[in-house]
Amino acid sequence: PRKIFSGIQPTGSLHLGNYLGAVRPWVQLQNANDDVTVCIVDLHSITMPHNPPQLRENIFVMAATLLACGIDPAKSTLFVQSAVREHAEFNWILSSLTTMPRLAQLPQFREKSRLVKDVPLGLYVYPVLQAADIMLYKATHVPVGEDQLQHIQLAQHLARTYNGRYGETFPICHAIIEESEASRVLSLRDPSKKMSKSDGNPKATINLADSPDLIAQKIKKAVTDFTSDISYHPGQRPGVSNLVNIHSQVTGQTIKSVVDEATTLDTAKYKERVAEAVVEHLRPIREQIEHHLTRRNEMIYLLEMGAEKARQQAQRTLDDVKQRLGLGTSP
Ligand code: AQP
Repeated sequence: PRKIFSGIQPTGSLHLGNYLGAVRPWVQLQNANDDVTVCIVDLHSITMPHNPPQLRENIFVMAATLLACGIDPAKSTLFVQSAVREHAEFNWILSSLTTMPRLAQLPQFREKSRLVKDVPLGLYVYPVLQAADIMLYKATHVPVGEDQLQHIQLAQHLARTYNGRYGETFPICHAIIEESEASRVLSLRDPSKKMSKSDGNPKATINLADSPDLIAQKIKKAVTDFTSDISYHPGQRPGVSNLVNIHSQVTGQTIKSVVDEATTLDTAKYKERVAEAVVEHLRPIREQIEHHLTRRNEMIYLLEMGAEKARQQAQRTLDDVKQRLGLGTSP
């Protein structure tokens, strides 16, 4: 099996785009017997100004959400990054294997550093920590969004540099990038852009924790166009096509069968149908999120079990690294 590493920041609840474009594919990989590690990357979350009680709460919400979406701790390794100290330690070691100009030109750093007056060093080193996450588990495949591609290239560069200097140790990881239209969920208010958690308009984004009424309202108000029949033409009719795509994704039906079944409906009626399908699909997930959040001790236990599994691999990797670099005194 392939070794898959996925990191996700504890940002609170996920939206439908994160779910259909990222988390559900991880669950599919897990169920296809790949070796999947899912890490809630809290150390990455402190690189921008943050609120500590909120961060702690968001870690629980993210863990509950991942469990609710089907990440199964019996099959996958699910843990919180800061619980495994090796991440921070390896980050330090890797930081000596790359250069400042290389990090400074990464697009995410350039974007995010514009948002703060004094740029934290952590923001700068962020992608090195990400490489440490991946390399500690000798991951071969990393599912990411397109905007993360440069970070994966940095991880590849670090693995090559390390292997060249200290001996073949790390696989060169591959980015798994979902490029299909089906995996892209668009904003309900502006179908020229993707659904996103930082969207200023809350009506643009369906959150997994939204109530059925709220989901129905948001879909009812979704921007479509002046044609009332239902068709799938992402280029000409992005709004309606986005609904058709979401509908097909949550029911498991093909695009064609979804469209064929909607020939007698106008957009208003069709939105009701899509809303019902989304609500039905998300209902058990929402219930499971609530369920896990009321059983925090169980989650703490599951996450510690996951951390223990991760720690064993991480320690093995790091012991070998220290050995090869001449660090410490162990023979
Ligand atoms: N609309 C989407 N459709 C499909 N997949 C999506 N992903 C995000 N949005 C969609 C995938 O979810 C994972 C986490 O991505 P993210 O944290 O970048 O989520 P976001 O909502 O895109 O965040 P923001 O607020 O838009 O921007 P950031 O956080 O980057 O400042 C990824 O695998 C992504 O592909």
